[in-house]
Amino acid sequence: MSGKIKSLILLVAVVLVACGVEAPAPMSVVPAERQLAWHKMEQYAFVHFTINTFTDKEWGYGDESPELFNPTDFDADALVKVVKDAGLKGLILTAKHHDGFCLWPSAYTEHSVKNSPYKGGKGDIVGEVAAACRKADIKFGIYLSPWDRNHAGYGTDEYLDYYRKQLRELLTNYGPVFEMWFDGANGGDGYYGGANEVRRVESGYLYYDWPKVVEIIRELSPETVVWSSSLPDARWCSNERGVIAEHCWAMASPEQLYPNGRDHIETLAHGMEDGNRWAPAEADVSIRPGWFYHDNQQPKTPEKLFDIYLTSVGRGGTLLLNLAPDRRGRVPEQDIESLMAWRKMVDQTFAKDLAANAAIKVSSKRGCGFGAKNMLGDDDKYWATADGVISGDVELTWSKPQTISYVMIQEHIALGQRVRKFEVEALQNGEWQSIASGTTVGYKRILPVKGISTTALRVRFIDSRGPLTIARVAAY
Ligand code: FUL
Repeated sequence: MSGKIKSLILLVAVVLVACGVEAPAPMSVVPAERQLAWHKMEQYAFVHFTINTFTDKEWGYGDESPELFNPTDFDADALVKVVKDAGLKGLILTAKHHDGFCLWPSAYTEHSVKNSPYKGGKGDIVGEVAAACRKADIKFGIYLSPWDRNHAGYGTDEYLDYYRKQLRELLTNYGPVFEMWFDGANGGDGYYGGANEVRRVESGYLYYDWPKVVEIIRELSPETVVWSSSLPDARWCSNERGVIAEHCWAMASPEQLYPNGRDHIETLAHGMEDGNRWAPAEADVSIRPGWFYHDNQQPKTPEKLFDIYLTSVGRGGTLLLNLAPDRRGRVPEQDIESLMAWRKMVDQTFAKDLAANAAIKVSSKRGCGFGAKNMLGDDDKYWATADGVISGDVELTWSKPQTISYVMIQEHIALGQRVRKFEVEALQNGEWQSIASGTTVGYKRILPVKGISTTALRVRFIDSRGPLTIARVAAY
């Protein structure tokens, strides 16, 4: 730490001590550093690309010859450029899907790129994408399907040993990894080394012994957010449409998310106010009807993607938007067009925060260091109420009428998620009128308010689990 920064921190500490105001105590469940960094990414890409791309399937049976994997024009830098230009901050690649084919030359199987025509067997899609991400300052993540329809030992301890070795191999050779994605699809018919049979594993995913898997990740890559159903750092939002529930807590208890080895849809959707773990919702959705590329499918329109942005990032979670490279290994041109138009819509809509030119007033104060102005601008500061004060108003006023289409609210989640109920009002003909309302806020909440014209906006926090800690109120 430089001397300047040290003196600055000291100065802030002295001022806070001098005015005698401490920050509100954190709630009992708060995010870890890796989760806070993950929240701030907001949106990142999924990339589904493997042998299925060449067999025109969504789920490969596991008997496909590696020779089928033959992208004619794969370029990791070009893929990452699309991701970056679309404003996505990371990329999670299907290193291995349910068919068991490995996009990296794993030392533990022959069922991989090393036996494909791609670069004469010398290629390494995982390595190339990881390197391209690093170069472009895009975070890299890995999807490693627990279900493996190729492996002869699937369902026994032999496979678990194989699976953990692969995980170690990936984290050691291709890290840092911002997120590991452990798909829930699990057990069923498959090739299984030629057995061609149905294999079910013990109670959903109990077979995999997730605590062991998580232990390996923490050992090799402590910054990785684990996406799974059993011990999540981040959870499934309960659907693949890109829609996080309006009422959504970032907290949940794994034993309720996943009772008896089965996803509990209600709990996944809403989280739990009294959950014992920070396990926020992630919305995974594909730009196309399928996760993998198929001819004659169309990408979603920019407008549809914009709606998805509002129901994912705008509801306190993250957006994991899937791209499906074609048999060249390229993101189809029409998908790129749609993505870039979407990006433009988001950037233009949220370009100018009208709150920046407003007078801001709050109903009560905690004291110096936690004032109303902290809610203007994008930094780690926040407005806080005094201990015991669990409601309060924020008022923005302008000298001339403003046309407002979206109101954005953020909590300072480093201290936990708190708001239970709020209402947004606009001054209309001298009277306050409700224009939006809700329960939870979390990391970020975006509320469409239909282009209302007004000179004043009021956000009323009606109930909270503790003193309010509001990081931002913005209007667009
Ligand atoms: C599902 C899988 O079965 C799909 O193939 C896809 O990978 C999706 C993201 O998750 O559970």
